[in-house]
Amino acid sequence: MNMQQARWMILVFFAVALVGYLASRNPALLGQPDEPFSGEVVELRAESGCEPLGRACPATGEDGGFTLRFSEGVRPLEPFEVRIRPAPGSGIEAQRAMVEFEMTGMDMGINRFRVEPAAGGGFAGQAVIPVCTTGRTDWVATVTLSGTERMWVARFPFEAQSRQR
Ligand SMILES: [Cu+2]
Repeated sequence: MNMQQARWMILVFFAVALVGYLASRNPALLGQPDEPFSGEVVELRAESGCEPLGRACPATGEDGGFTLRFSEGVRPLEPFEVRIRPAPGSGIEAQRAMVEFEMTGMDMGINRFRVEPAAGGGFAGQAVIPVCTTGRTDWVATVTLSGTERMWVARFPFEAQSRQR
């Protein structure tokens, strides 16, 4: 190993340590631990073709539905708003909400965010997606709402914008 490689090794080591430290300080970065859930998981179907970018996209199932809405422009590394609202009169009585971002067929790491109960109902928070090394922008947002006996899950595919230069 030459001097330059050694410097890189040290740099990478500190970068990894820093990320680990920040993640441990801010649990929202890691999301909730996977709590054992003994209840029923109910899958909801998101409206096909609806991207939750600056608009609320509905997902519906046997207990009623909820909507998911992000800020208008979602770009890698730029925090954006997340809004989740159970439909009025629906049987979805959730105490906790979470959103997770994945790419089909590609491991993008854990991108899981807690969305906190909001004044006026529903849940609100922020999330951020990483940069895809291959330049892909197709993401799937999985929303999980947890109640005492049931858990409601829906997947919303959407297209992010490219990274700003
Ligand atoms: Cu990717």
